[in-house]
Amino acid sequence: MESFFPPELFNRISKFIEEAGSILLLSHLDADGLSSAGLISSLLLRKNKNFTVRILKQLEDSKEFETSNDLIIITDMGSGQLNLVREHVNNKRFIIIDHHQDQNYFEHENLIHFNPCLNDDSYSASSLSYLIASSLEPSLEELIHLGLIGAVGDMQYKKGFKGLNLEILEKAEEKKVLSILKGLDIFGRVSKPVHEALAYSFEILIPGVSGNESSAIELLSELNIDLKNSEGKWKTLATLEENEMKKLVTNIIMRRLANKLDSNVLSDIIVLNNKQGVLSDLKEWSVLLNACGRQGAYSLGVLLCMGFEDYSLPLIEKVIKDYKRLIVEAMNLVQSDSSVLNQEGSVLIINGRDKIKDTIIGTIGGMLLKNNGSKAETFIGFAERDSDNLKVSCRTLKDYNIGEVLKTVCEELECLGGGHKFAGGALIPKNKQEDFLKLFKNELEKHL
Ligand SMILES: [Mn+2]
Repeated sequence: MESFFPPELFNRISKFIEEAGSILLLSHLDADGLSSAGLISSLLLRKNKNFTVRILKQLEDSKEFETSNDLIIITDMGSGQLNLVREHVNNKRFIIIDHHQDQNYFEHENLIHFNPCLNDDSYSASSLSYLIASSLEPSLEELIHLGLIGAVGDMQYKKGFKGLNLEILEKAEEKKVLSILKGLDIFGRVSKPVHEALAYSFEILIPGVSGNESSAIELLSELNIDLKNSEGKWKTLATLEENEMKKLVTNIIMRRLANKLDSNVLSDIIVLNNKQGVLSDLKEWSVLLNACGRQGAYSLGVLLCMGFEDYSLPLIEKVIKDYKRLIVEAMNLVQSDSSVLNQEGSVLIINGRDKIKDTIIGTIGGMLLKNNGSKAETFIGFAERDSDNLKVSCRTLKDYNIGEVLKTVCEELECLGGGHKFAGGALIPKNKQEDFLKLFKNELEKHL
């Protein structure tokens, strides 16, 4: 796999790490960022390095670099903030491991910019981090599943794995670390009773059932599916009999078709053969990590990825509960309040103001896009970050690069933002919301 990149690059990274006295690792709060942080932290731990980890919503200020650390490693961020790095690069070394569009590119003897900049979805920060961790410390090949989380979390996976992501997947299959099967991709597939998983499934909207546990129980009884098995244990989606699963899937498809939703409900499930329970499903990992990130429980996410599962998992269960409740509330709000959700042509607009948390607005948009009968293809959402600023979040199902669209708009308005092919974001002053939306729509037109 290293053949993707010149070996000198790995030697240089190794040298930077070896020569560092103390290291600051900065990473992004989403699933890709946390798994990257987990991989690089594991590497630094094995190398006996002195290091600190900080997880950020966004890298927006070079103050983050004003520390005594002589090496700063940045994962899942940094390429879009090279101007900030430039301010400090004479005094300390930087390694940037990222897959976002680069801005203000420059070269320097103190900077390693590890981002192939191929402008596509064939690698993530976590796949690049895995490549580095396993090349510099072969025993870390056991963390190969973490290398794929970025692809899942950053929606690179929806059209199948490609490029480096695919190479890692094939290697993991070959090592029998994982296998792929078809099923209902709903959070709680292995860890929750069927009725709970169905009721809280916003990944696949089930009309008449989503958001309502008793309706889910009713549905199962209509289909003659017992809630418990013969030993009195709750059945899960993963343990349903084949004929039960068939009945359930058929019913879900009928309900969706009656509501003009697509019938495409089965997708690939990535099963980790060496893990138990919730950790045996790679997509559940990405939901767990996202919840940790969105709820500010960063260290739990990083510790989970570093292998401290017994400690972190019970605490993450609580985080997930709160996170799910937030999602349910926000979904109810967008579906009932027309001042929040608006559709113009193929663009869904959420004006979340202070009603939807800036950390989940992107997730809400993604779920709406995935489950819309109204044929929206792109989502843009605004939510309050603080008293002066709004977080902008974007997702698209179309085949153009939304990160570039955002980058253009942001350059015009002189604010911070960008992203990658299917998702992106920005931070803007509140009084620029209208201008932003107008420019965004104009820019989008050019790609339609
Ligand atoms: Mn990422």
